[in-house]
Order: sequence, then C-alpha cells, then structure tokens
Amino acid sequence: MSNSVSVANENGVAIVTIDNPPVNALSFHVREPLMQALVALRDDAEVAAIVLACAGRTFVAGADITEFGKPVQQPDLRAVVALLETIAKPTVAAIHGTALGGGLELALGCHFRVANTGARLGLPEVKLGLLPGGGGTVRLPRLVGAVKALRIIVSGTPVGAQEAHGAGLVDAVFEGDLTAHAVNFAREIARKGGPFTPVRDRDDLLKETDLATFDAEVVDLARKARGLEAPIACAQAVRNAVTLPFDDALAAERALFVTLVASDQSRAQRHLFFAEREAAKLPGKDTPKRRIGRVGVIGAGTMGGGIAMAFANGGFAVTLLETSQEALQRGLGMIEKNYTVSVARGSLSEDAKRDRLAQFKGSTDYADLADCDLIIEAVFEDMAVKKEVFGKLDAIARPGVILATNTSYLDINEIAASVSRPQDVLGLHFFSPANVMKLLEIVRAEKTAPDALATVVDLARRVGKVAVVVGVCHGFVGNRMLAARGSESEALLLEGATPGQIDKAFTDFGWPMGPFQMGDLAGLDIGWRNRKARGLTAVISDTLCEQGRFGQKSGRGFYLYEAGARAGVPDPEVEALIREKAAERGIEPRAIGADEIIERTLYPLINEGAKILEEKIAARASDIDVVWVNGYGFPIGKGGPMFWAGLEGAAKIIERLEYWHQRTGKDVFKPAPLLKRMAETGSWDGSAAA
Ligand code: 3H9
Repeated sequence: MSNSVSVANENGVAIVTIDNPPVNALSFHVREPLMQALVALRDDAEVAAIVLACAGRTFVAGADITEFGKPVQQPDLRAVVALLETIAKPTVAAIHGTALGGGLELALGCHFRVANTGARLGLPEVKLGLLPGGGGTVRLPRLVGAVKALRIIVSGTPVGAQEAHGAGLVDAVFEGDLTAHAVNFAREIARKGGPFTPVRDRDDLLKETDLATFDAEVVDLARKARGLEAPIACAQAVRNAVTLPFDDALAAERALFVTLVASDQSRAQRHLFFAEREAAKLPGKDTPKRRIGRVGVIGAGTMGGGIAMAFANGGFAVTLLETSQEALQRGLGMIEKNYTVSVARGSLSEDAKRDRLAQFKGSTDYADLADCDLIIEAVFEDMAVKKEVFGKLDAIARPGVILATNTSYLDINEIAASVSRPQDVLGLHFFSPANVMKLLEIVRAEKTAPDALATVVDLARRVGKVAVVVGVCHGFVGNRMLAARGSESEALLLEGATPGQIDKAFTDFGWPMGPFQMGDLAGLDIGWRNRKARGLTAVISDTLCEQGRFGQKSGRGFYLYEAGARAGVPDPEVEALIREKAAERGIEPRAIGADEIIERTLYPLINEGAKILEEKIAARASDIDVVWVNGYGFPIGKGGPMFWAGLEGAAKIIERLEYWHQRTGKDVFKPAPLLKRMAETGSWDGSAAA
C-alpha cells in the first residue's frame, strides 16, 4: 500500500486507515491509494465489511486546501465517494477528532458513521468562501433533513458527536477504542445482512421538507450574509437537494463549487485561513516556553475583567487586583453577571459557571500577585501610572515572570526600561470585550526575550485568541492604521457627506458598521480624551462631546438613539452643526460619492499598512490582514486591507493617493515606497503575486 493509506484485515472486516499528518487532508496522494484500496476491497470476497478510519489526532479534516486553484488531479473526492456508494458490503466511517468538509463528505459516502464521544462533525467550507463540493449539500439533508442541513452548512459550525447522533448523522457513539468498536459494529451489521442503502438513495426525510420554512430561513440568512456569495450558494445547493433528482442536484452543487473556488471572495477567505496560522509562527519554532500556571490581571474594569475572563475560560487560575475592595467587588460582580448571561443563553452550564468563578481570586494587595507566572496590567492609559504599576511588579514578581501591559498606544520600550528586567516585558493588546474579541496584538519590545514571546504566542492559542506579533509604535498595527482611516472622516463631513452616507459606503463595502456608528458604539468621549491628551482637535466630534453627545451611552452622538435602541437615526441637529462648521471655514458643500469615501479612507489605511511593513512593525502583509479582519471587522470576503489592495490594484491606489495628496497636501496620502514596489511586482514582499 502507500504511506498515506494502509489496509488491515480483522477476521473479515477490513480497516482502511488514512495517515496524512497533520490533519489527514484528502490530498491527491491520499485519494489515489484510497481509491485503489476501496476497489480491491469491494471485489474481495473474503472481506465482509469495511471500516474507514484515520491515524493521528483526527479523522479527515477536509479536502487539501492548498490544491484549490490548481488543476484537479483524478480521482477527485467526488469519484472516491461515488465509488464508496457502489460497494454492496457495509461501509463504516470511524470518526475521531474532527470530520470536516471533504472528510465528512467522505463519511457520508459510507453506509454508516460511528464516532467517539469527543468527535465533531461539520461542513465549514462556507468559512473558506465555498460550499461543500463533494456531495455534502446533497447527502447531508438526506440524513438530518433540509432545514437542519441548511443550518449546519451555512453556519459552518461543527456539531458534537451526541448532537450528530440525535440528528441521525451518526449511527453510534462510543467511548474507548473507536476502531475496535467500529469493527464490532461493522461485523454485527454484516452478520445481520443487507441490503445496505447508500445515503444518496435515502429520500424519506427530504419528502417531509416544508419549503416555506426553508425559504424563510434563507431570507434571514441572505440578510446576514453581508455581500458574501458562499452562504447564498450553500442555501441554493441544499434547496436543490430537495427539489431536484440526486444526480441533477449533485451536478448543480459542482457547478456552484467551481464558480466559488475561482472567486475573489473564496481566494480572500483561503488567504485568511493560512494567514492566521502563519501569524502565529515565530522564527526559531523550538524556542523553549515558560510555564504559565496562574495569571494576574491588574484592573477589574471592562478591559481587565474581560482579560481575566479570557484566561479563566482557557482554564487558567486568575488573580484579579484592584485598588479598593469596592472596585474589586464591582469587577467580580460584572464577571459573574457575564457568566450568568452565558448560562441564560445556554452556552454555559450552571456547573461550568461555578467552576469558572472558582478560578478567580480577588485582591487589593500587590503581594498576592507573587505566585503569578504572567501578570497583565489593564490600568489607566497614562505612562506615569503604568510605570508606577510596573515598579511595584518589579518588586514582588518572581524572576522569569512575564510582565505585560495592555496599553493601546504607549511606548512599551519606555515601560520596559523602567524595570530591572526588560527582557520579561511585552505588550498584550486585547480588544474589547476581551473575553469575546479574537484578536490579540502581542507587542514585542526591543529587549523582549524570545522565550517570553514564544510563551505568550502559545498561550494566546490556548485561550482561543488569534495572535499577531507586532513591534512598538504609536497605536501598533491596528490603531495606527485606524487613525489613518479616520484622518479624512471630518474633512468628508465638512465637504458635504453626511455621517449616514459615509457609514453606508462602509456597510455596502461589507463592514459590519461604519466609522460613525462605531464611534457612537464605543463612546465618542474616548477619542476626545485621547485627542486632548495629544493636543489634537476634530471640530465636529469635539463639539458633539462638548454638548454631552457621547454616542449610544448618552442616547445621542452622531445619531439619535431612541430609549434602549442600538440602531441610531440621523439627527438634523448634527447635520446643521456640520453645515455651520463648514460655513465658518468657507467650505461649500458638494455631493460626495461612495467611491470618493472609500478612496479617502481605505487607501490611506493601506498606505499606512505599507509604512508599517517598511518599518518592520509587522512581519508580513498577511499579519496586517489578520489584525484587521479579527479586530476591526474588515470584510472577510475581501481578505483584509493588504490582500484587498492586490485586488483593487496598487497602481490605481497610488494614482488616487497622489491626486488627494496634491489636493490636500496631507501626509496620509503620500504613497509609501513599498506601495510603489507592490505596484511593480504584484506582491508586498516582492516575491510572488499577492
Ligand atoms: C473542503 O473540504 C472542500 C470539499 O467540500 C470539496 C472538495 C472538492 N488542507 O489549524 P491547525 C494545515 S474545504 C490543507 O493549526 P488545529 C494548517 O494549515 C476544507 N492544510 O490545527 C496547518 O498547517 P501548518 C474543509 C490544512 O489542530 C496544519 O494543517 N475543511 C487543512 O488547530 C494544522 O492546522 C476545513 O475547512 C486542509 N484542509 O486544528 C477544515 N486543514 O502547520 C480546516 C489544516 O503548516 N482545518 N491544514 O501551519 C481546520 O479547521 C483545523 O485545521 C482543524 C485542526 C480543526 C482540523
């Protein structure tokens, strides 16, 4: 046999084992021997049943994503599944770990599926801008019903073994040696005798489909798709499974898959899949890690509390420190409230809530942080305050403890220089709410030790964060680029655009919300305080704040919010204020189109990204994309700002930046040299096309 596929025979039951580390993807070098093995076993009179299993940590986690966009080498997955369905003796997929995408589709080609208790099954293709292209949209509805299949396929979220069992996707769930159980299961089934019906021929559940309910769900998901094509295609394919004969629905699925796999959106989403994994890689991957048991968090406000929850959720013991008992109790109370909400939503059990809360120890005494292995401060954003905190930590922390700051802007080299152990100091920039938002900017200061950095990169993964290592500069990667994106916001207002028009240009682009909606949600006072501290002004935003209009929390900001409403409505007072301030400056309002809004906001964003790359604040363009998609809501279907720059065309971006630079004289529009190189080579690192 081959290295990737082997066959064993246990008293008449053949066990076919796929072994393609790390995740048993269905690469060509797996499909080819798998096909050969299955043909041989089909025709082998000595074999009564076939178990399909995997070596290593998981069942097949999908097609090999690296093969997409290249010519398909036969046999493709569909051919393997079709062959499985020609086998008359019982076939059983033995699923451990994850059966995802093409992996689950392979299992759907079997007559039966058995799983161990920890297994998860799903069709996550939608997250790659695709639909299941190996028959998943046509076979899954036959087992679990069309509406349930629609939900699984469009969400892309795997279901656990027990749920899959309840839904009819899995035939038995076992604890212990799965292969042994699967062999017994197969032998027993074979003994009872057939005929065994392939999934393709099981139409009973489909006939019960209520298409009106189905279509109502599709309307809802089309609204939520925000311009993404894949969820809509997924829904269409599942509907076809109900309304068309099997082979026609399968052919339609294939046609949709072929279109999607060549689309910019899928290319963008596949780029992000690999970008996230690449971002977590550091040079010197064998760097030893420090042991982290207990984590200390200083400050129990929104940020500190969220950070503490993120670590508790990741299984760590947490010491939460505040300056007074009152503030501490308030913080702990907020944490308990958040967990209570999770229980009410059904995402956490009462027992798990109790266990989580038991992981917290509250204190008002720095000495209680002495047994922590990592201490993160989330105190007021002020250099003097931060240095005072670090001074205290320097006095009590054991040698080798990692000391982290959650600063969004401050110079971490300066903070590190204020302690006796700069090698242990780094930045952990969480995004609010820190227990929910996936992004973590890990800031490497000049003297940060490689093992300290490697430790927190590893830790980030363990607490479910998408980590990106960045260098020190004002605002690091995300907030520095955000400032560039926002630099023209006020100018656009003064020249004639309304907040509503600008926000709409953003949401039409695919952002979940526009800059003014975001400002109102976050609180306009935050930026106001920041500007005042740095001696900066923004005439419209500052005036709104002076009027007590801080956004949603005060019921008024750039928009008006009815009591309790989260969506604002345009406020004529704000529009009048904008016109008044424009008139004071002698600016005649003019009509401003969406194109201009995009090029004056997003092109400077990309330009700043290019400068960040030049300065080596980010190691790769794809790291910047990961920051923007996971921390700021950049549309995944566009792959992040640096990937989108490739789609938009660097030459066009430069031409428009130069135009605006000439008109305004502003530095944000001055094209970075790296952007020019991108225009010449087609890639940010000068190697291959982006
Ligand atoms: C599909 O199936 C289409 C079909 O319907 C139709 C076909 C016609 N291919 O995530 P990890 C690599 S679409 C190639 O860190 P974990 C990954 O890049 C597919 N490579 O591990 C990484 O490489 P490196 C549908 C893959 O334990 C390494 O494996 N399936 C693939 O945290 C380890 O990955 C999916 O979308 C792949 N399919 O998580 C599932 N998968 O070490 C995608 C992983 O060089 N995969 N790699 O950086 C996952 O969700 C996670 O990898 C999994 C394990 C949960 C399985």
